[in-house]
Amino acid sequence: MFSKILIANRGEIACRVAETARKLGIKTVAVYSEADAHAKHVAACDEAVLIGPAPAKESYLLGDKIIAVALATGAQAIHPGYGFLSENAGFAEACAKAGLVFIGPPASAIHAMGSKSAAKALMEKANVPLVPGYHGDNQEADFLQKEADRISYPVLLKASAGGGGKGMRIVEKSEDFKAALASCKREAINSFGDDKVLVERYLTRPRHIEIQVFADSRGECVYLFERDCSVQRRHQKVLEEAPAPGMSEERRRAMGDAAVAAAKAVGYVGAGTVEFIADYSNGEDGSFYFMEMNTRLQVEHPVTEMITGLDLVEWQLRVAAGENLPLRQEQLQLNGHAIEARIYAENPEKGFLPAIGTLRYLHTPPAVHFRVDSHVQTPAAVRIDSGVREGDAISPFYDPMIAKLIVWGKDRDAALANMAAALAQYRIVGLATNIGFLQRLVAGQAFSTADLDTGLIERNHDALFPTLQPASTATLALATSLLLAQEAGDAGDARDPWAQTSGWRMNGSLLRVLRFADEAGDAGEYRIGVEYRGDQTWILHRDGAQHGLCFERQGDTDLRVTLDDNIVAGNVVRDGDIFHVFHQGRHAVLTWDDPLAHAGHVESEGGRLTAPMPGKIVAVLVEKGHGVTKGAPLLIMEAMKMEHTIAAPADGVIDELLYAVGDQVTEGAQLLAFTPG
Ligand code: MV4
Repeated sequence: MFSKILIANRGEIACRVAETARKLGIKTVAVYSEADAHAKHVAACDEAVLIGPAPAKESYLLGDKIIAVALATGAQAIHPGYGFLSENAGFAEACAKAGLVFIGPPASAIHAMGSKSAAKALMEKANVPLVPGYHGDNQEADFLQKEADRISYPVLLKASAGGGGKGMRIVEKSEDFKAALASCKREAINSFGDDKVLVERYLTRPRHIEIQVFADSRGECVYLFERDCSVQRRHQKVLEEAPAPGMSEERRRAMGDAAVAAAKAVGYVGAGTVEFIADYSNGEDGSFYFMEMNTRLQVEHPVTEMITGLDLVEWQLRVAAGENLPLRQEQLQLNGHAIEARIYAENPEKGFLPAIGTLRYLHTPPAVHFRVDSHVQTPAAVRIDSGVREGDAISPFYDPMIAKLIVWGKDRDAALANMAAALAQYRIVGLATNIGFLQRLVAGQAFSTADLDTGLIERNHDALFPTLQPASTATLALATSLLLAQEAGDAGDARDPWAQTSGWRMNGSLLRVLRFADEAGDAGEYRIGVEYRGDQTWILHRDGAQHGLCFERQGDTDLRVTLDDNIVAGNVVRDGDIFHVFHQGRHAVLTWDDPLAHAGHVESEGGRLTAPMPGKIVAVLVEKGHGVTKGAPLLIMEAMKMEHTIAAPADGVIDELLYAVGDQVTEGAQLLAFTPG
């Protein structure tokens, strides 16, 4: 086994590889870009080397530089993760030339699977089922059209050099063929520098089912069952699961055997994934066809780990070090059901626009880690693979994935319930995320009944993007409670906030109005009235109804609110005037319209603070001699049935209080003496 490896990647996959290396006693070398100096993957490795500026082309894609770092640090092998250099045959070759082990398949296998037409020709020879089509060298338009007519429409044109959905055209009828062919070839030459295309029958409602394979250098090869990755959006997977719902033992074996045949046909070594589409349209029974082979460890490998109890990175390291596969096919067992959700910094309501920013607050559901028991691990109920921590940035330079949330259950329903529960416990502030979208997706009719195909998200658009509901009174009570608790805490002794702020006690008839705007804007503004009743109890008014309210802060964000006779537990994260309320698995974003922000109400000149209009003092929040910070509320007066908060115009000290609660003041009256500084 290696004693030191270099991990040529970043984010969660670099952390994932480092974790297994540590478990096996292998030292790790991280590489990082200038944007990643403080990244989690750098901290996860034993040493780290800066390789260039943030853009991947100037850092993580610099194969030669990374090889030089491996040699300089004494690493014996390079793990490429996924993306970046993972499916680059030239890089695999360069590693070998430098005397380094590329932890992945031989360059020849990467190359063989790199061309769709060449791969299909090889698969045909190996008796791997192919979609009816043409993948030969004849690229004449008339000939290809005849082939399409023979296959029958609709057909799909695919760039031979393409992948992951790029360079594809659906053609509905013969008359449209030539124009689609020309357009497909244009895109292919521009994107891949090769205009070769192939023609296939287009399956209208396919499922994406892929088989995890593993081969060693003796030529042994096994399959680690399947994953269903049908739930995707624009060729980006969103949910993945294992096993595939409805898969019979017989079909599993047939697909597994086909995948092993595919791997053997290209002399595969290491971890690979053979992608199939399965046809369940118009009463089809799930016939499956080879699509492509991904010659790397995939993002969604954890669902396979969960159902097999195996560590696939460990297998990769063992095989790369020349060991045999740890288990034979008969020894592999499929256990329970696993689902993975990809949590992204993106805005589903705005066309899934990636969100850039800082994870200001991050709370994850409790994860239960692997229990390693020789080769077999007890599957945990919840696993989170992530490359970021609270305080880290999601930058425009890399994939905006925040984490992979992977759950396990004894069957699909149990896994689904775990997923729903785990998503409901996730709390992220600072960036838009797809968590709400994932919750609706997981709970939706189509996914929960396993009515899967690659069009699931589009077909269920209306259910996945419901119109916004107004915030519940419980949600508003949580935001209000945090605000009141913080004001009390700011004004006096934190242990017993009420004791110190006698001036806070309000005239029973006075209603303080708090305005919250809903993030969504069109959900409008909420006006919440609060009235202090003494003894730490309040009356909360909303839309003419009154509710008894008392609250208890149990931690920074944890609140327990009694609203009438109901106890409401939730979390509120305050970011300036924005209150993020997490309650019953929902995340509401409420913007408080802070009256202090309207500086017009506060007048101060040379340390004098004066009443903006005639009125009555209803609260005195400070004492003589107190130091205050700029913006701290000092006095509250009531005038014209509204409250006006008098705030500190700067940091300073209260020299003298000139009025007490209940006093009437005239416009322009000096309320207190204040020395800034
Ligand atoms: C297809 C297909 C239907 N019929 N081929 C998309 C990416 C590439 N891996 C293969 N893809 C497809 N090939 C035929 N003959 C539908 C897709 C497809 C798809 C496949 C897997 C996962 C998601 C997909 C989304 C749209 C289309």
